[in-house]
Amino acid sequence: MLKNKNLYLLLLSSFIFSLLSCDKEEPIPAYLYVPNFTVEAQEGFGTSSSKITEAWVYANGSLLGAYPIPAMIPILEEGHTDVQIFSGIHENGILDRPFLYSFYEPIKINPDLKPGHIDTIPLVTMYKSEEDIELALHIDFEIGNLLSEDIDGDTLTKATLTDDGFEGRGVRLFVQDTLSNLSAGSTHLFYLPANGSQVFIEMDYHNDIPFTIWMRGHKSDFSGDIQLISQLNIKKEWNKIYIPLTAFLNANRWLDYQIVFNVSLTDEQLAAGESGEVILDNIKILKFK
Ligand SMILES: [Ca+2]
Ligand SMILES: [Ca+2]
Repeated sequence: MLKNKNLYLLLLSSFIFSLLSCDKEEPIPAYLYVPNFTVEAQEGFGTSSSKITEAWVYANGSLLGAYPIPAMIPILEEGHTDVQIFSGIHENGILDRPFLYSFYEPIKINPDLKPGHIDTIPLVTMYKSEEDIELALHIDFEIGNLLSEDIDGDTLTKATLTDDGFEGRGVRLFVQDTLSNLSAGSTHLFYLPANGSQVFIEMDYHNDIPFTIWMRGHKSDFSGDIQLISQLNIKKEWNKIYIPLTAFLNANRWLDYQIVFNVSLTDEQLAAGESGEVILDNIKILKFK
Protein backbone atom coordinates (compact mmCIF):
# COMPACT_ATOMS: atom_id res chain seq x y z
CA MET A 1 0.00 0.00 0.00
CA LEU A 2 2.78 2.36 1.10
CA LYS A 3 4.76 1.40 -1.96
CA ASN A 4 1.80 2.23 -4.19
CA LYS A 5 1.37 5.58 -2.51
CA ASN A 6 5.05 6.45 -3.05
CA LEU A 7 4.78 5.45 -6.65
CA TYR A 8 1.68 7.64 -6.99
CA LEU A 9 3.49 10.63 -5.45
CA LEU A 10 6.46 10.06 -7.70
CA LEU A 11 4.25 9.97 -10.78
CA LEU A 12 2.32 13.02 -9.62
CA SER A 13 5.44 15.07 -8.97
CA SER A 14 6.97 14.16 -12.31
CA PHE A 15 3.67 15.08 -13.98
CA ILE A 16 3.65 18.48 -12.24
CA PHE A 17 7.30 18.96 -13.12
CA SER A 18 6.57 18.25 -16.79
CA LEU A 19 3.66 20.72 -16.68
CA LEU A 20 5.88 23.40 -15.17
CA SER A 21 8.66 22.81 -17.65
CA CYS A 22 6.07 22.93 -20.45
CA ASP A 23 4.83 26.24 -19.08
CA LYS A 24 8.33 27.66 -19.27
CA GLU A 25 8.55 26.83 -22.95
CA GLU A 26 5.06 28.04 -23.90
CA PRO A 27 4.90 31.79 -24.54
CA ILE A 28 2.26 33.54 -22.43
CA PRO A 29 -0.32 35.47 -24.49
CA ALA A 30 -1.71 38.91 -23.80
CA TYR A 31 -5.51 39.04 -23.77
CA LEU A 32 -8.13 41.35 -25.23
CA TYR A 33 -11.51 40.99 -23.56
CA VAL A 34 -14.49 42.15 -25.63
CA PRO A 35 -17.60 42.18 -23.37
CA ASN A 36 -19.90 43.51 -26.09
CA PHE A 37 -19.82 44.55 -29.75
CA THR A 38 -22.50 46.96 -30.90
CA VAL A 39 -23.29 49.43 -33.68
CA GLU A 40 -23.93 53.17 -33.61
CA ALA A 41 -25.30 53.86 -37.07
CA GLN A 42 -24.37 57.19 -38.57
CA GLU A 43 -26.89 59.60 -40.08
CA GLY A 44 -28.61 58.15 -43.11
CA PHE A 45 -28.31 54.47 -42.22
CA GLY A 46 -31.34 54.13 -39.97
CA THR A 47 -31.49 52.02 -36.84
CA SER A 48 -28.43 50.99 -34.83
CA SER A 49 -29.98 47.61 -34.04
CA SER A 50 -27.42 44.87 -34.55
CA LYS A 51 -26.59 41.29 -33.67
CA ILE A 52 -22.83 40.93 -33.93
CA THR A 53 -22.11 37.42 -32.69
CA GLU A 54 -18.34 37.11 -33.24
CA ALA A 55 -15.27 39.29 -33.33
CA TRP A 56 -13.02 38.32 -36.27
CA VAL A 57 -9.59 39.31 -35.06
CA TYR A 58 -6.43 40.03 -37.03
CA ALA A 59 -3.12 40.84 -35.33
CA ASN A 60 -0.34 42.27 -37.53
CA GLY A 61 -2.30 41.12 -40.58
CA SER A 62 -2.82 37.48 -39.53
CA LEU A 63 -6.26 36.08 -38.75
CA LEU A 64 -6.34 34.76 -35.18
CA GLY A 65 -9.91 33.53 -35.38
CA ALA A 66 -13.57 34.37 -34.92
CA TYR A 67 -14.36 34.71 -31.21
CA PRO A 68 -17.95 34.53 -29.89
CA ILE A 69 -18.99 37.66 -27.96
CA PRO A 70 -18.27 38.08 -25.06
CA ALA A 71 -14.77 37.15 -26.20
CA MET A 72 -11.47 36.53 -24.45
CA ILE A 73 -8.89 36.78 -27.23
CA PRO A 74 -5.35 35.50 -26.63
CA ILE A 75 -2.69 37.28 -28.68
CA LEU A 76 0.90 36.06 -28.78
CA GLU A 77 2.40 39.47 -29.36
CA GLU A 78 4.15 41.93 -27.11
CA GLY A 79 4.19 45.72 -27.21
CA HIS A 80 2.24 47.90 -29.62
CA THR A 81 0.39 45.65 -32.06
CA ASP A 82 -1.89 46.45 -35.01
CA VAL A 83 -5.18 44.74 -34.23
CA GLN A 84 -8.11 44.80 -36.63
CA ILE A 85 -11.49 43.53 -35.53
CA PHE A 86 -14.26 42.76 -38.02
CA SER A 87 -17.93 42.15 -37.25
CA GLY A 88 -19.15 38.57 -37.46
CA ILE A 89 -22.81 37.72 -38.00
CA HIS A 90 -24.72 34.53 -38.72
CA GLU A 91 -26.25 34.36 -42.20
CA ASN A 92 -30.01 33.85 -41.88
CA GLY A 93 -29.45 33.57 -38.13
CA ILE A 94 -28.06 30.05 -38.62
CA LEU A 95 -25.48 29.08 -36.01
CA ASP A 96 -23.15 27.21 -38.36
CA ARG A 97 -23.09 29.97 -40.96
CA PRO A 98 -20.76 32.55 -39.39
CA PHE A 99 -19.90 35.34 -41.80
CA LEU A 100 -17.63 38.37 -41.78
CA TYR A 101 -20.11 41.20 -42.36
CA SER A 102 -18.44 43.78 -44.53
CA PHE A 103 -21.04 46.55 -44.24
CA TYR A 104 -19.73 47.43 -40.78
CA GLU A 105 -16.49 49.36 -40.43
CA PRO A 106 -13.63 47.25 -39.05
CA ILE A 107 -12.21 48.50 -35.75
CA LYS A 108 -8.51 49.32 -35.74
CA ILE A 109 -6.65 49.53 -32.45
CA ASN A 110 -3.02 49.51 -31.42
CA PRO A 111 -2.88 48.14 -27.88
CA ASP A 112 0.35 47.90 -25.90
CA LEU A 113 0.17 44.14 -25.25
CA LYS A 114 1.75 42.63 -22.15
CA PRO A 115 1.92 38.85 -21.63
CA GLY A 116 -0.62 37.67 -19.08
CA HIS A 117 -2.36 41.06 -19.02
CA ILE A 118 -6.04 41.50 -19.95
CA ASP A 119 -7.20 44.66 -21.78
CA THR A 120 -10.97 45.10 -21.69
CA ILE A 121 -12.34 46.84 -24.78
CA PRO A 122 -16.09 47.17 -25.43
CA LEU A 123 -16.46 47.59 -29.20
CA VAL A 124 -18.74 50.00 -31.04
CA THR A 125 -18.64 50.09 -34.80
CA MET A 126 -20.64 51.92 -37.47
CA TYR A 127 -21.63 51.35 -41.07
CA LYS A 128 -19.02 51.86 -43.76
CA SER A 129 -18.97 55.31 -45.35
CA GLU A 130 -21.77 56.35 -47.69
CA GLU A 131 -19.01 56.70 -50.26
CA ASP A 132 -18.74 52.89 -50.24
CA ILE A 133 -22.17 51.51 -49.40
CA GLU A 134 -25.81 52.50 -49.64
CA LEU A 135 -29.29 51.42 -48.74
CA ALA A 136 -31.12 50.11 -51.79
CA LEU A 137 -34.22 49.89 -49.60
CA HIS A 138 -34.97 51.38 -46.19
CA ILE A 139 -38.36 50.99 -44.52
CA ASP A 140 -38.68 52.07 -40.88
CA PHE A 141 -42.46 52.75 -41.14
CA GLU A 142 -42.11 56.20 -39.59
CA ILE A 143 -43.32 58.09 -42.67
CA GLY A 144 -46.02 55.62 -43.66
CA ASN A 145 -46.47 52.07 -44.80
CA LEU A 146 -44.04 51.33 -47.61
CA LEU A 147 -44.97 47.65 -47.44
CA SER A 148 -48.49 48.09 -48.71
CA GLU A 149 -48.61 46.51 -52.15
CA ASP A 150 -51.18 43.74 -51.99
CA ILE A 151 -49.63 40.73 -53.70
CA ASP A 152 -52.02 37.97 -52.57
CA GLY A 153 -55.09 39.17 -54.46
CA ASP A 154 -57.34 39.39 -51.41
CA THR A 155 -57.93 43.04 -50.55
CA LEU A 156 -59.16 42.09 -47.06
CA THR A 157 -55.70 40.90 -45.96
CA LYS A 158 -53.12 43.63 -45.63
CA ALA A 159 -50.00 44.74 -43.79
CA THR A 160 -51.06 47.41 -41.28
CA LEU A 161 -49.02 49.96 -39.36
CA THR A 162 -48.62 49.40 -35.62
CA ASP A 163 -47.21 51.62 -32.87
CA ASP A 164 -45.53 48.54 -31.40
CA GLY A 165 -42.55 48.55 -33.77
CA PHE A 166 -38.98 47.90 -32.66
CA GLU A 167 -38.52 51.67 -32.70
CA GLY A 168 -41.64 53.78 -33.15
CA ARG A 169 -43.92 52.31 -35.77
CA GLY A 170 -43.64 48.90 -37.37
CA VAL A 171 -45.88 46.83 -39.59
CA ARG A 172 -48.16 43.97 -38.57
CA LEU A 173 -49.03 40.99 -40.74
CA PHE A 174 -51.94 39.11 -39.20
CA VAL A 175 -53.79 36.02 -40.44
CA GLN A 176 -56.78 34.17 -39.05
CA ASP A 177 -59.72 32.01 -40.26
CA THR A 178 -61.00 33.32 -43.61
CA LEU A 179 -58.08 35.74 -43.87
CA SER A 180 -55.46 33.02 -43.83
CA ASN A 181 -52.99 34.19 -46.47
CA LEU A 182 -51.21 37.54 -46.68
CA SER A 183 -48.47 38.65 -49.08
CA ALA A 184 -47.32 42.25 -48.84
CA GLY A 185 -44.71 43.84 -51.10
CA SER A 186 -42.62 46.98 -50.92
CA THR A 187 -44.17 49.92 -52.77
CA HIS A 188 -40.81 50.59 -54.43
CA LEU A 189 -38.99 48.58 -57.05
CA PHE A 190 -35.24 48.85 -56.68
CA TYR A 191 -32.08 47.86 -58.51
CA LEU A 192 -29.55 45.42 -57.05
CA PRO A 193 -26.14 44.51 -58.46
CA ALA A 194 -25.14 41.02 -59.64
CA ASN A 195 -21.39 41.53 -59.71
CA GLY A 196 -20.53 39.27 -56.80
CA SER A 197 -20.40 42.08 -54.26
CA GLN A 198 -22.26 41.46 -51.02
CA VAL A 199 -25.92 42.39 -50.73
CA PHE A 200 -27.81 41.79 -47.48
CA ILE A 201 -31.25 42.30 -45.99
CA GLU A 202 -31.28 43.48 -42.37
CA MET A 203 -34.44 43.46 -40.32
CA ASP A 204 -35.95 43.51 -36.83
CA TYR A 205 -38.92 41.19 -36.29
CA HIS A 206 -40.86 38.93 -34.01
CA ASN A 207 -43.48 36.36 -34.93
CA ASP A 208 -45.67 33.64 -33.46
CA ILE A 209 -45.95 31.81 -36.78
CA PRO A 210 -43.22 31.04 -39.37
CA PHE A 211 -43.16 33.42 -42.35
CA THR A 212 -41.32 33.73 -45.64
CA ILE A 213 -39.40 36.41 -47.51
CA TRP A 214 -39.46 36.53 -51.29
CA MET A 215 -37.92 38.60 -54.05
CA ARG A 216 -40.19 39.56 -56.92
CA GLY A 217 -39.11 41.37 -60.06
CA HIS A 218 -38.84 41.70 -63.81
CA LYS A 219 -36.67 39.15 -65.60
CA SER A 220 -37.18 41.13 -68.78
CA ASP A 221 -39.44 43.92 -69.99
CA PHE A 222 -42.16 41.34 -70.56
CA SER A 223 -41.80 38.72 -67.82
CA GLY A 224 -41.75 38.64 -64.06
CA ASP A 225 -40.79 36.11 -61.42
CA ILE A 226 -40.94 35.57 -57.69
CA GLN A 227 -38.54 33.42 -55.68
CA LEU A 228 -38.25 32.31 -52.07
CA ILE A 229 -35.32 33.83 -50.20
CA SER A 230 -35.77 32.75 -46.61
CA GLN A 231 -38.16 31.13 -44.15
CA LEU A 232 -38.00 32.44 -40.60
CA ASN A 233 -38.96 30.39 -37.56
CA ILE A 234 -40.96 31.62 -34.60
CA LYS A 235 -39.28 34.30 -32.45
CA LYS A 236 -41.34 35.44 -29.49
CA GLU A 237 -38.93 38.30 -28.71
CA TRP A 238 -37.52 40.92 -31.08
CA ASN A 239 -34.75 39.47 -33.22
CA LYS A 240 -32.30 41.03 -35.66
CA ILE A 241 -31.46 39.07 -38.79
CA TYR A 242 -28.98 39.36 -41.66
CA ILE A 243 -30.12 37.63 -44.86
CA PRO A 244 -27.69 37.28 -47.78
CA LEU A 245 -28.98 38.05 -51.28
CA THR A 246 -25.64 37.82 -53.07
CA ALA A 247 -25.97 34.27 -54.47
CA PHE A 248 -29.61 34.80 -55.45
CA LEU A 249 -28.74 37.98 -57.36
CA ASN A 250 -25.84 36.38 -59.21
CA ALA A 251 -28.03 33.46 -60.23
CA ASN A 252 -30.96 35.57 -61.42
CA ARG A 253 -29.83 39.03 -62.62
CA TRP A 254 -33.28 40.58 -62.90
CA LEU A 255 -33.92 44.10 -64.08
CA ASP A 256 -35.44 45.19 -60.78
CA TYR A 257 -36.60 43.80 -57.46
CA GLN A 258 -39.32 44.10 -54.86
CA ILE A 259 -39.28 42.50 -51.41
CA VAL A 260 -42.35 40.47 -50.44
CA PHE A 261 -43.37 38.98 -47.09
CA ASN A 262 -45.82 36.11 -46.86
CA VAL A 263 -47.56 34.69 -43.84
CA SER A 264 -50.18 31.98 -44.17
CA LEU A 265 -51.95 29.39 -42.04
CA THR A 266 -51.70 25.71 -42.87
CA ASP A 267 -54.89 23.63 -43.15
CA GLU A 268 -54.08 22.12 -39.75
CA GLN A 269 -53.69 25.55 -38.15
CA LEU A 270 -56.95 26.68 -39.75
CA ALA A 271 -58.78 23.59 -38.49
CA ALA A 272 -57.41 24.26 -34.99
CA GLY A 273 -58.71 27.84 -35.12
CA GLU A 274 -55.20 29.33 -34.81
CA SER A 275 -54.10 32.80 -35.86
CA GLY A 276 -50.66 34.17 -36.66
CA GLU A 277 -48.91 37.49 -36.24
CA VAL A 278 -45.65 38.87 -37.62
CA ILE A 279 -44.28 42.30 -36.66
CA LEU A 280 -41.52 43.87 -38.78
CA ASP A 281 -39.43 47.02 -38.43
CA ASN A 282 -36.26 48.53 -39.90
CA ILE A 283 -36.11 46.64 -43.18
CA LYS A 284 -32.87 47.56 -44.95
CA ILE A 285 -31.19 46.22 -48.06
CA LEU A 286 -27.50 47.11 -48.12
CA LYS A 287 -25.26 47.09 -51.16
CA PHE A 288 -21.91 48.43 -52.23
CA LYS A 289 -21.81 51.42 -54.55
CA1 LIG B 1 -54.10 41.02 -49.33
CA1 LIG C 1 -39.95 51.97 -36.84
